[in-house]
Amino acid sequence: MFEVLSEKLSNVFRVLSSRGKLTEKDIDEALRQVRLALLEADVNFKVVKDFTTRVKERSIGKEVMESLTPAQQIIKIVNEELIATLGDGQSSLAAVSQPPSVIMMVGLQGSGKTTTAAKLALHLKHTGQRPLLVAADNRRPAAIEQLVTLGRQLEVPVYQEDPKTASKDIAAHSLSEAKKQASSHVIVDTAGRLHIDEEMMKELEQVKGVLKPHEVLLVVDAMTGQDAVRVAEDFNARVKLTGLILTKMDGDARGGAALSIRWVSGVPIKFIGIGEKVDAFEAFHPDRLASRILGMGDVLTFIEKAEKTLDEKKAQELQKKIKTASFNLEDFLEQLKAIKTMGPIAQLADMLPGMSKIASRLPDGVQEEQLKKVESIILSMTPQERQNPNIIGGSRRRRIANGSGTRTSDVNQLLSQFQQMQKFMKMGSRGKLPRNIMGMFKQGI
Ligand SMILES: Nc1nc2c(ncn2[C@@H]2O[C@H](COP(=O)(O)OP(=O)(O)OP(=O)(O)O)[C@@H](O)[C@H]2O)c(=O)[nH]1
Ligand SMILES: [Mg+2]
Repeated sequence: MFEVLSEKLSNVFRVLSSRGKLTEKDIDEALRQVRLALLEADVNFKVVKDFTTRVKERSIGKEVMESLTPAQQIIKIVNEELIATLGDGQSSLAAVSQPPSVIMMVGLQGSGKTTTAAKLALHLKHTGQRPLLVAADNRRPAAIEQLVTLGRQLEVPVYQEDPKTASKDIAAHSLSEAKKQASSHVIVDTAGRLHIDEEMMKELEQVKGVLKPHEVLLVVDAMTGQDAVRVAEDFNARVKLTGLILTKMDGDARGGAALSIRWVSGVPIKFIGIGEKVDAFEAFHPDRLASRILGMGDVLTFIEKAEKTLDEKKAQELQKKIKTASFNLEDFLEQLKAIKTMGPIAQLADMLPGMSKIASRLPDGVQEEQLKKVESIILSMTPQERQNPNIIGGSRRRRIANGSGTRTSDVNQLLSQFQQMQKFMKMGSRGKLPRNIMGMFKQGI
């Protein structure tokens, strides 16, 4: 699931990242592509419209257009809004003061209720809980058998009765059984229908009335696309859901259901099923799914790192200096330190689209070595020399080389590189400007 969407979005961001400074037109075009990709993934059109409006509003703001890395800022916004669409924070099961916690599973026929009830029981068992499974689906004797078999396999107790018993009675009796067994959770499997009908809803309302569940979880098949979204709305209207479990997320559907269901129904996704096996089950993390869809976990980590290290204010001060060409070796040193605290350059470069080319031009470790050398040379200068490198004549160069354990030729090289850089900056301040040292690397300095 999500492969096609993920690839399309990556392409949009790749183009955006290659641009440098962005105009409103660039952003509009990128968002148009994002909108198309989402619609093709079968995301509900209202969700798409809302999503792109939110991203657009935030993207054309000053902080993006004038930021150090506008494309990355937009990716960050898309990521955040995607998380908001999928549901903020992680939804866990409701905590109860007095066990057992009662969980009612509802859903259409074949959505995966019985399998998921067993998966949830195993999940709880793994966290040291004592769940009790309840076979309240008495429409088919085979349904009871299915749950009993699963329970045996997982070594989780299953409460069952003669299928002639009304499901609301089975539900009531199961609560006393749970008390007896000191169960931590009661997970009640109910009967599904092919379509939502009055009979099923009435039965579910009755069972719910008896159980007074802490959780009413709707199990929906993610492969059914927008139908799943409608089903969630209908169930929520009748039995008031507390959470959703999306099953068959391992399928090759386009993923539209998963991306729309929370926003449209207002009900949080709590778990996902990712296979037929009993352990193919996970708590739902909106942030993880979002970064998987964006295929950009690395870039996001990079942005966070960069934000921490290069604080905006300092960067702006620096830019002013660059503009007035008063950027000196002290500022240069500051930038080097910022880069160093961010980790190995090669690794950082790999994270940034467009920078990997430069990184591949340099053998491993070379950049770090050079950085260290450059840093020790600058550190051997007096503050006066750093602020005004023009005063560094022959004897000062020899002193600096001795002090930093380098050769005079190294000092010469650094000074001439710095001079070139200053020239470049003066040029740049009239036209296109590398915004920071990372930008200079990008442009091949
Ligand atoms: N691939 C995959 N298959 C799943 C998943 N969850 C359930 N299934 C399969 O879906 C089918 C239906 O699952 P059940 O648990 O019997 O569905 P149900 O909702 O209890 O069905 P009824 O009791 O008939 O209403 C089974 O073949 C399951 O193995 C999942 O996450 N991934
Ligand atoms: Mg079933």
